[in-house]
Amino acid sequence: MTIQQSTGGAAEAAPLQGQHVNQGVLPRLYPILDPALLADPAGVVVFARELVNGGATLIQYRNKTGTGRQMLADARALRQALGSNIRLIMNDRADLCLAAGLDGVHVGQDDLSPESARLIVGDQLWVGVSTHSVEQVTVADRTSADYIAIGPVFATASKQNPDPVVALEGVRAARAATRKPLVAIGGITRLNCAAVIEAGADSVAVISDLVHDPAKSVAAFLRVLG
Ligand code: TZP
Ligand code: MG
Repeated sequence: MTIQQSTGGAAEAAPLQGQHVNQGVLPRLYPILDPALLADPAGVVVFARELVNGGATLIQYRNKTGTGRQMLADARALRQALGSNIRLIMNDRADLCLAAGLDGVHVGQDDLSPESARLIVGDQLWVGVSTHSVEQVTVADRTSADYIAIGPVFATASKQNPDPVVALEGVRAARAATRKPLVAIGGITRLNCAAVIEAGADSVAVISDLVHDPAKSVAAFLRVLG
């Protein structure tokens, strides 16, 4: 796979130019929408619209407690409400990604492998993979994954049984281990996100620091991230 290396410039997003994805870029801010963390878990579409109003161009839908049917209903509602200009990523479930017409799937170390997810979603959709160590980054780098996530960078309350924090040093090590676009995740706020990009991440994935007043929060992140 030929992947163009990110320049790491603060105002640039990382191009995704692998053999599987020939369009679009990974935005600096990668919001994750988890209904369990919303004041109104049924307000998924309202919350997503707010993220978009603030400037988000990509949203991952993550639901660790809902049924497959609920996840599919939410994902379809998001697609219908936001249209095709917003890139929508399904966490964990390649089947639901396809069924809802989303743009990609994000798998973790206990989900389908990136190659198995790729078999399901095909060459045109994005496949992302979570990693928690430089060793896992090295393995992920050899797959067809379009981007690699590394984390948790800092302590997080949004994930059950999180892996040990990798800190900024872990982001630096991940950056050195792959030329794929790199997403940092875990405990990232508008106050620390600049340091995370400085450490080599192309993008920051955020759950909790977007939950309150999502439009203003996204805009605040984007003012820092460019
Ligand atoms: N994977 C590693 S940390 C994390 C996930 C899903 C949770 C990130 O949430 P927050 O609230 O931005 O720390
Ligand atoms: Mg997962």
